[in-house]
Amino acid sequence: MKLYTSHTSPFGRKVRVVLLEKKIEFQWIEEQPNTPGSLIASLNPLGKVPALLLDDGKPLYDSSVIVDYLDQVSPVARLIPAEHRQAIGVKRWEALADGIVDAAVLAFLERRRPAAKQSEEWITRQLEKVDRGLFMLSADLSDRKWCFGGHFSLADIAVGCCLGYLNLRMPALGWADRHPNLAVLFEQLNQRPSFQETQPPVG
Ligand SMILES: N[C@@H](CCC(=O)N[C@@H](CS)C(=O)NCC(=O)O)C(=O)O
Repeated sequence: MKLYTSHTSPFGRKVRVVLLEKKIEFQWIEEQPNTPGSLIASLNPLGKVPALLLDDGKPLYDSSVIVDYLDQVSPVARLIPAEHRQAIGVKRWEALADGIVDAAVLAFLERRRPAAKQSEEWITRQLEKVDRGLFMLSADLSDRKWCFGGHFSLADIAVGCCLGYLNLRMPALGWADRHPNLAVLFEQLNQRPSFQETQPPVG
């Protein structure tokens, strides 16, 4: 299978961490979705990375569908519980972490537009989502070691990729000082080879 993603995409990173944790072999094809000539729209009509091209030629998207698929195809290191209510619990964490990233991406892209075209109101709206989302992640984690079910799961992977993205694009946000329990989780995740191998580039 071939994974099309950029090296900075937090959604692509989530998929790469899952592939590594589950020891599934794959070919990584670097794809910058915003670059002219990008092939991504031929795999995903939404023009977004990541997309996973299966060996039978079928492309899968988005990242939450891909990781669900990957967890089902290999029994190694299950990341989503089999029991439905528990699976929903894990996916709820994933939805919140991914949603924080969506808002952070929108704020980041808005700030890249020419100054005269930027909307401070729009940026504030997105940053409020980020703030509220982090607050909820922190409250839900409380003093537990892992996000859900007392063990490492997709919930932790999604949260770790979200926090890594905030560090990459919004280093001044100061989430770690405001939510020390998330910082402890992040530190713990960064010791895993799957997180180390997928570190976003510095700068
Ligand atoms: N919900 C999607 C979000 C993917 C996404 O937003 N990817 C960004 C890169 S981080 C992208 O490809 N953006 C290009 C665009 O929106 O045109 C997923 O989880 O896969």
